[in-house]
Amino acid sequence: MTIQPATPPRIDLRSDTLTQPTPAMREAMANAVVGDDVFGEDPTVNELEAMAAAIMGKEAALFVTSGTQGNLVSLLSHCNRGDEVILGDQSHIYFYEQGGSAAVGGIHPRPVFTLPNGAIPLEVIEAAIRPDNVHFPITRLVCLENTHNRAGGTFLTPEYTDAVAELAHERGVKLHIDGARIFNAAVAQDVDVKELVRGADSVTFCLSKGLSAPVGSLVCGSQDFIRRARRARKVLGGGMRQAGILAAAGIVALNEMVERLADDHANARRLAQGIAHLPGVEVDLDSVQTNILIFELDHPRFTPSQFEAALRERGVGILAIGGKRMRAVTHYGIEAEDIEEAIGIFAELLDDGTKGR
Ligand code: TLP
Repeated sequence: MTIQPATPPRIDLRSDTLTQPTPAMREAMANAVVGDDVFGEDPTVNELEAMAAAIMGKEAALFVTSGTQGNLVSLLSHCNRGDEVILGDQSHIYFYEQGGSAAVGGIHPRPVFTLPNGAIPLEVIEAAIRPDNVHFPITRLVCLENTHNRAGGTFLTPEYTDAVAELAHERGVKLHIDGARIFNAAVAQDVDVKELVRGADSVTFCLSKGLSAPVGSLVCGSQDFIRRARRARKVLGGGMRQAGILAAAGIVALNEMVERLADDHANARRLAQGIAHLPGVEVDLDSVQTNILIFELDHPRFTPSQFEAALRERGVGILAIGGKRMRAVTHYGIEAEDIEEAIGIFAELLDDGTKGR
């Protein structure tokens, strides 16, 4: 992903990480009661962690700086050096986190085939679990991603996740869920988020994506797991002192920003439907289940990066993410009118030279 020029586009669909904190978050941050969280004495962080654990149906939770740190802390807490982790070849952990668990923890990644909906077939997981043999690393962990970023925000169901958990546990393997956008998955399926993680030994979720908080993610799991995670966070430099300033926004995010994710999903669908018929655009409408739209562009006048630049000049931000693929993400601050305007700009650029050029 390239670093963009400093001025953000007017209609910024590059990511839901771009959300601004709400007025209620800023107020909560200004008034937060804080303490030194490395001493365990920040009441606002403690409140957020207790809240996150309860929401996920886990014993405990840990506030971390980012989704990347949450995943790394989780992998370091489950695995020893040389252990193997089975994960999707399109997963964020494998694709976008610098191979951090290998670099920092000596953990061996075993990337496996991922279906277009972001699920890993059960038989693929089963086949990848190593038998006890002196030649092999020890399979310690399986990771799933819900919703799945590179699959276009598709969700995993409670039933599928339970089946993976059961298979893993039968074989003595743990399950971690990268649930950066797990609330999008819950809202889209109209299920309690607990049902999506009930079989998991750990889950990371982000406050700073669709939930619009400025910073932070939570790792949730058993008391014992979180005790190890707290040590891992500290060695990674993630002990944050008066972090209640940030946690305060996270509490508002969990209280006020979950249900409205449905608006983002409707906007992503609106955009997908609005551009599906345009020349050069290929969209699988069934894959647009939450707030991420991935489509392919094959157009005589634009490569995906040229199209990214042309949209940008007209005030719309989306990303070329490799090959013909392009990504747009809807979020708080993007209204239905913005989507209509963006569709109009797409049409002006892509239509056959007759419209608006
Ligand atoms: N995703 C970002 C980029 O890194 C690609 C984005 O714009 O979508 N898990 C998943 C599934 C994610 O999508 C992300 C961020 C993370 C983890 C990492 O979260 P952060 O950015 O907080 O480290």
